Amino acid sequence: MKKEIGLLVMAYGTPYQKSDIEPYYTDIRHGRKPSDEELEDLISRYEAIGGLSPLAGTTERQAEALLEALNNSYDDISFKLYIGLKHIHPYIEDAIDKMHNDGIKEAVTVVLAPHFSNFSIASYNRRAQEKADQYGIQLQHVNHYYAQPKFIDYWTMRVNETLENIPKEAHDQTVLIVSAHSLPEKMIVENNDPYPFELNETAKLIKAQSLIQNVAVGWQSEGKTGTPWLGPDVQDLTRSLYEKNHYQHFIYTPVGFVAEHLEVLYDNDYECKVVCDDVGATYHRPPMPDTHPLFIGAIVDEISNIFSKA
Ligand code: FEC
Repeated sequence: MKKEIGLLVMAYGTPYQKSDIEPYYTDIRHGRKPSDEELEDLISRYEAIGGLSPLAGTTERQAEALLEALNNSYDDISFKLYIGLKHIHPYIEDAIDKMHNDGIKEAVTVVLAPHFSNFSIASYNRRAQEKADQYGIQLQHVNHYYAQPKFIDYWTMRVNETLENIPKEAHDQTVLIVSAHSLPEKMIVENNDPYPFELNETAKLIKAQSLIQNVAVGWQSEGKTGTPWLGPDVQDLTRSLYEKNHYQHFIYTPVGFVAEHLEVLYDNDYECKVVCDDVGATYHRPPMPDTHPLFIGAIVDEISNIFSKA
């Protein structure tokens, strides 16, 4: 008989319909309602990417792909999938309730974000752990996969593919911007948080393995809190790299995310492109991992550090 293990896939979540935008935004803001102006601003960004984000469907497909890959990798374990979201239903706690109702006693958790921070991945893990403890469900957490060889192979492949579409003689005038979601600087610095180190490592590994010559690390999508966030911001970075080196091609790899969603479709494809257009450089943004087997394989390999394959 195979052992049954819960697979809790956690992700950010996105509004399913327009009327979800306000409660979703309120949840992101820890219960503080956004002003009319803030809400209008967010609605207009969703409108700019087609009305809503494709993230909900992608999260489900990624979770299903991971389930299938895991069940194909183990002869002695049968994984059962649960999806738990941070800012909209089904919430992380709902997923744990379901596990309990199904009689699950042991589970592995993974967040659809590759870099660990006490303020992102750990906050998902804490919520899952707190609820699981109430039921006595044993959890083991995947904390990150920013350096997993298949994850780096995925981005290496995408960078090299993009370079193939740029004339060879322009490769030394091409720069790769590797980025993740910014976080308030104070929280990261005071807590000696590994998040910036992990993003830098991903960038170093992609540079070492791919054909790109020029690489810069940046941060994106920062909130408007009036306090400093991790920088440089990708838009400012684009402008300063252009002013300093006159790069003609900018390739953006927002490796801190794993799907096409608002922060990529708007903050990269619209905002960074505006800066590229303004300085007269060409904007490139290869596809996000989605359900690519290299990406799913990277998580399977990380999980094999917890459950060794038979
Ligand atoms: O496509 C979509 O509908 C949703 C995309 C989405 C992803 C995402 C990932 C991360 N966030 C992280 C941190 C913060 C912090 C704040 C914050 C605010 C927002 C807002 C929206 C939003 N985030 Fe997000 N994030 C996504 C969407 N995020 C919408 C609110 C409006 C705005 O500021 O743009 C600031 C909270 C505050 O005000 O107190 C901090 C981090 C990630 C990557 C890790 C992860 O996926 O969990 C970190 C996807």
